[in-house]
Amino acid sequence: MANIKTLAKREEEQVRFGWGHALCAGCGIPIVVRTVLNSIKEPVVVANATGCLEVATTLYPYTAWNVPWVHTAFENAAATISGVETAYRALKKKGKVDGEIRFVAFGGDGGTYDIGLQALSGALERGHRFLYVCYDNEAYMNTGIQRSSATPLGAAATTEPPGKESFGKHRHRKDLTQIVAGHHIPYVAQASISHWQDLSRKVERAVSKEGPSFINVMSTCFRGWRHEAKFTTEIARLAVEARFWPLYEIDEGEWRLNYVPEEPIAVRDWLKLQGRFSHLFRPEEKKDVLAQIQAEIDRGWEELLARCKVAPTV
Ligand SMILES: Cc1ncc(C[n+]2csc(CCOP(=O)(O)OP(=O)(O)O)c2C)c(N)n1
Ligand code: SF4
Ligand SMILES: [Mg+2]
Repeated sequence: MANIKTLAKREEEQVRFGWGHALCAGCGIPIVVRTVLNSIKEPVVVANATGCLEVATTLYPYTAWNVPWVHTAFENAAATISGVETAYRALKKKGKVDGEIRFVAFGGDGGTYDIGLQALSGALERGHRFLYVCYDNEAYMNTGIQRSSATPLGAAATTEPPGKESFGKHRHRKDLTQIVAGHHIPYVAQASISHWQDLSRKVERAVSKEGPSFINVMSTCFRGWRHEAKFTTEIARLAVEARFWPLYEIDEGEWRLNYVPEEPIAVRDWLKLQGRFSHLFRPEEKKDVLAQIQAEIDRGWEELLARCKVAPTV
C-alpha cells in the first residue's frame, strides 16, 4: 500500500491535478481527486461529468488537469470512458499503442446516482476496465444545492426546503453502492475523504482489477451542508463514526467491513453540526424525523454486518 511519502513523491514527479482550480477553499472534492490520481502509478485518462469538479477546474483558458481529460455531459461520463477504453484496446491490438493506461471517470452524486446511472450501469455490465469514482456531496451543489437521490432524509435543499409544511427532503437516500454491487463487478467500495489511506488502498485494489470497479466517496460540501470550512474532514469522519457512511468493500464477491466504530455516535449528534439539518432541532426537536433517520442507519448497519466479514483496515 502506498504511504504518504510515495504519494507525495508521485505528485512531485507529476502534478496530475491541482493548479489554480476554483473549487471553494475547504471543498472535499480536491482531496478525492488528488488521492485517487496519486494512488495510481500508471498513466491515467480521466472523463469528468459536469458538476463542481468540472466547472471549477476548467475556467477557460486555464485547466487544473495535467492528465488527458475529457469533459463529458452530465449524464454520460461512464459511456465516454468506456469508449476511450475500447479505443485503447483496439489500438493496442493493432500495435499502435503500448504500455498500461488506467481509465478513471469522476462524477458527482447528481451525475451518478441520478442522471448518469443508465450510462454507468451499461458500462459496468459491458465489463470495461475502468474505475468510476463518485464524489458524493449529497446534492446538486454546482447549480445551487438542489436535492438529489443521495440527499439524506430531513436535509434542507433549495428544491425541498423546510417550512411550515415540510421538514426538508422527504425520502431516504438511495443506496447507490449496493445498486452497483448488484452488477457483480470485480470491485466495489465505499470510502470517505476523512480516511484518505483507506481511499488510497481502495483505488489501488480497484485499478488492479481487469474489469470495472466503482468507489463511492463521501465528499463534504461545507456550503451546502452549512458548516465551517475548517470542519470538512471532521464532518466526514463523524459520518463514519455515526455509521451513516460505513467504510466497506466488495472484492471479487467478498464483502468486507473496513471499520467498526468502537463507540458509534448517535446520528443526531452528527446532524446537529450541520446547518442543513438545523430545522430538525428548532424551534422544537423533530423527534419523529430524527428517529426515522436513526432507524434507517441501524437497519442498514445490521444488513451490512450480516453480509460482511469484519476486516478492519483503518
Ligand atoms: C443535462 C444537464 N442538466 C443540467 C445541467 C446543469 N448542471 C450542471 S452541474 C449540475 C449539478 C451537478 O450535481 P452533482 O453531479 O451532484 O455535482 P456537484 O455539483 O455537486 O459537484 C447541474 C444540474 C447540465 N449541465 N446538463
Ligand atoms: S459548492 Fe461545495 S462542492 Fe462545490 S466547490 Fe464549493 S464546497 Fe465544493
Ligand atoms: Mg453533488
